[in-house]
Amino acid sequence: MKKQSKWLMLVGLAGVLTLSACNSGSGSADNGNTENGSSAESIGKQVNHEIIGIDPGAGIMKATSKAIEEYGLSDWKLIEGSGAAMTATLAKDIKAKKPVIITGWTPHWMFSKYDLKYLEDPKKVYGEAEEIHTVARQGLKEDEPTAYEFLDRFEWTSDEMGEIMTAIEEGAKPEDAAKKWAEDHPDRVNEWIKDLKPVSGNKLKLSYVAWDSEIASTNLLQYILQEKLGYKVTALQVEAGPMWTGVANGDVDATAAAWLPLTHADYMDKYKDKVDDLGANMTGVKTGLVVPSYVDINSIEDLKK
Ligand code: PBE
Repeated sequence: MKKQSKWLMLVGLAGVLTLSACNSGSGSADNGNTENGSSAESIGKQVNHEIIGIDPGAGIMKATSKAIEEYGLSDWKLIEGSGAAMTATLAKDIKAKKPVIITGWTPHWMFSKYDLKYLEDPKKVYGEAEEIHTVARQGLKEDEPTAYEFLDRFEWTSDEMGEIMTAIEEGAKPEDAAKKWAEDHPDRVNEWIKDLKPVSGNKLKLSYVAWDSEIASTNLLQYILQEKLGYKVTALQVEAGPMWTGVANGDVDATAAAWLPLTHADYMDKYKDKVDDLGANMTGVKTGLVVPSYVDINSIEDLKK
């Protein structure tokens, strides 16, 4: 008993000392940088000024570098990795109840698995009203009208994609999850393939990046093209740059992973005269900086503190 209360006193004293040290620090060194008055460490210190990114070719990486510039976050670093490495870090930090900041996007299974929030982006660095487009090589329309018409019709919702993503996250193989979704939603599949004339074994190449959203969509397209329309499909998993280059130079027939108008604006600007944009296969998608809901900030501007 006695020992414990002594300890409490010491801890209390340390708290007071830390608090006063903080206060004197902010009074002298900060010029105009308002302190929020709490004794807690800034979010920057808590996460080592690191934003957990994904593969360097992703549009969200470019947008995040821009956010670092536009919001004046010069002491922050954007960590390169992959979608899988990012979700692994997220899982680990959530388990330890630690703060973490990631580059995130919707649709993604992480929003149904965890309680997460987007940081507000008052400068709109991550854009507004983003869509996922299907983009084909020039000439596909004439060469493979069946595949072209199907790809052109293909449009679905984030909830539908979420069903495949969640099944994969829970351990299903991507091709099995896609097959099951197609079997469970014959009406949807039939809308997309109605009256199309199947081919017999024509080859078709799709490109995509190993982002969870694109793994889901590409596996579904591959399944339908193969099982319902008679194609032999190769789905090339590449980086974002080669994904676009392949379609632009005709090595690849199509990709369903073009995030526009902002996320892949650079690629689109570069290749717009060489590709055939079939329009949105999903609307209302989003990218940004994401934190677990227990992290006590709401806006990208709060990262400055
Ligand atoms: N993403 C998912 C991609 C597009 C799809 C948001 C990570 C990107 O940033 O390029």
